[in-house]
Amino acid sequence: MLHKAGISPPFFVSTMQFVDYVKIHVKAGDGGRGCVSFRREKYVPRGGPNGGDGGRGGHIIIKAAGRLNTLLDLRYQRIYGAERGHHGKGKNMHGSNGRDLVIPVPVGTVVKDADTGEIISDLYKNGMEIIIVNGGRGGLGNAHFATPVRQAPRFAQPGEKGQERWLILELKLLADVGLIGLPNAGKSTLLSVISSAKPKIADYPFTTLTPVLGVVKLENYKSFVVADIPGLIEGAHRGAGLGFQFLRHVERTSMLLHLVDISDIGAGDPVENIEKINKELELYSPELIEKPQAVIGTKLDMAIKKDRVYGLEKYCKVKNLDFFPVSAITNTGIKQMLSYISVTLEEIRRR
Ligand SMILES: Nc1nc2c(ncn2[C@@H]2O[C@H](COP(=O)(O)OP(=O)(O)OP(=O)(O)O)[C@@H](O)[C@H]2O)c(=O)[nH]1
Ligand SMILES: [Mg+2]
Repeated sequence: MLHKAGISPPFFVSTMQFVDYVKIHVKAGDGGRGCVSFRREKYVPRGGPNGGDGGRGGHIIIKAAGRLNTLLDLRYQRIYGAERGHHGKGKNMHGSNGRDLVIPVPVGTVVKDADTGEIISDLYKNGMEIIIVNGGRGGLGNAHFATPVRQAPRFAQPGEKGQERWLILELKLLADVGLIGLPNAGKSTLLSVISSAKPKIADYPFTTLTPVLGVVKLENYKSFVVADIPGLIEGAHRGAGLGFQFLRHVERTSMLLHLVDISDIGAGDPVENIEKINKELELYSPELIEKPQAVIGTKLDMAIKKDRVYGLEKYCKVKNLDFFPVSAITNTGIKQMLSYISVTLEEIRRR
């Protein structure tokens, strides 16, 4: 799942407006100073050195937190500093470490070095974390420096400086819903009527070459993100067609809409078409096939005979799949489909 440094997936190239971006400065805590001190006890002249070590400075940690959706919070605070380590004390007492500072970011945030552009980390899973700058080590107290010939060292180490750097955080917007289906099923057309995205639409297969994201806004001010991905074909899990390289983006979605042409002139049997694609998903990743999936019969306006609709309807019932026949041209069924998606997404988020 991890992106290799420097390779940005085509998924996001055409959707730059969806990238959330922020530049921040992080500085880990400096280490505490080592202490210079000597034992002083009654009746013990010339006690040895007993200066304790300084504590380590606090690290700064960036952590993926599922509850966040954007990098907005980081826009308001751009400079981060972790606590310094405490200084060592006499009687061999260590200074305590500085507290680590955790910066929560949304899942899917990519952390880059602002100076080199190098990808440091891709926090693609909830709970993933990385120490982005290390706190400075505490200095050694003078107790460490006693030798037979230098029994009273009057010096100790200073603490190390904490690391600091400028970072760029980038969040590629994750789609909530993935549109899958054979080429020409009507995926891009559907996206164009439910969102303001303007994907290319044509009556030949493989019109869509890279995924396109669209934000669907509902009347109740809710919204979700839909990804239209290139058509899948048999052998996709082995790399046939275009869809394969995008399957891993489908992996990040919460649910799938499986589009199948139910018009009288649609190619192939709808049930066979559905099973073909699901077989590919399963071969690609068993997790993918476990994702909530609904079947969307497309081009209902051209389904006059309905024979291809009934068979599919029956199949969905048996398989316990939710089924919505729709037309993107006449808008039939679109509203019901959208409220179904909205409710389902909320259920999934609550889980
Ligand atoms: N009559 C009718 N035609 C539709 C409908 N939806 C899509 N079409 C047509 O079906 C053809 C294919 O539509 P696309 O949206 O490009 O299909 P796609 O699934 O994105 O195809 P690929 O990108 O090639 O995988 C186009 O000619 C559309 O006009 C519909 O609801 N009714
Ligand atoms: Mg398309």
